[in-house]
Amino acid sequence: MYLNINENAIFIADSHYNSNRPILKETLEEILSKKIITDQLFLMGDVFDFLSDDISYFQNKNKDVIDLINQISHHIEVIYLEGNHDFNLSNTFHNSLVISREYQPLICTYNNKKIALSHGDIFMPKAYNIYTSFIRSKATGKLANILDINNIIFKNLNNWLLNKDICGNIKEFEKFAQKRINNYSNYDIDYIIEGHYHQDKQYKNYINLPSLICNGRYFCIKEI
Ligand SMILES: [Mn+2]
Repeated sequence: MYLNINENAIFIADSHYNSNRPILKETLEEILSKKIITDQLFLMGDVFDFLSDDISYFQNKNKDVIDLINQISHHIEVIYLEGNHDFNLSNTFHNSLVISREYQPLICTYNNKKIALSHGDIFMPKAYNIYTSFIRSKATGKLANILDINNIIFKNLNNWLLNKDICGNIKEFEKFAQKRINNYSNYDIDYIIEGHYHQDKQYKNYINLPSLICNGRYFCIKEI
């Protein structure tokens, strides 16, 4: 009934892949060549700096890494939780289990414990929900594709993302984590695992994942 997390599962979060940040590609190559041994890979969102089924500019730009993930998904189980930079991906990753924001948190089991997984941008203020539904709508993507003559829109978006500083510490992490925990009070769970905030920290049963870029590592379920 619930998806079970395997003993050797690894979690890659917030690698914000682009031409300035190649570490995702290197890590995936190590998984494919079995230098990193795992039979279950969780991609926790914002794995790409931008990617969507509908935007061909970023499909072309990221083709190598998309192919790598699809190759890996023929050998091991790949679960892709969409983030706020990478969404509408079920056609791109046709052999992975793609979980969109509306189906997060994904409740899994691990050693008789229940674990809630999400990218981390759920339980947000109303304005964010409106904004995120707008950018994720298929119609917006299609319209942007039509308006993007000579890729002017997406080249600018790409340049802005390339130079964006994505790493920072949340000052009062414990307070922040307690708020995140409170959001899950209706769920019968033992642990919460989220990405999005790039903190690589735990408070009580709340784990905020390392960002592959900011913290230079991925997370292994054994760390629980
Ligand atoms: Mn995010």
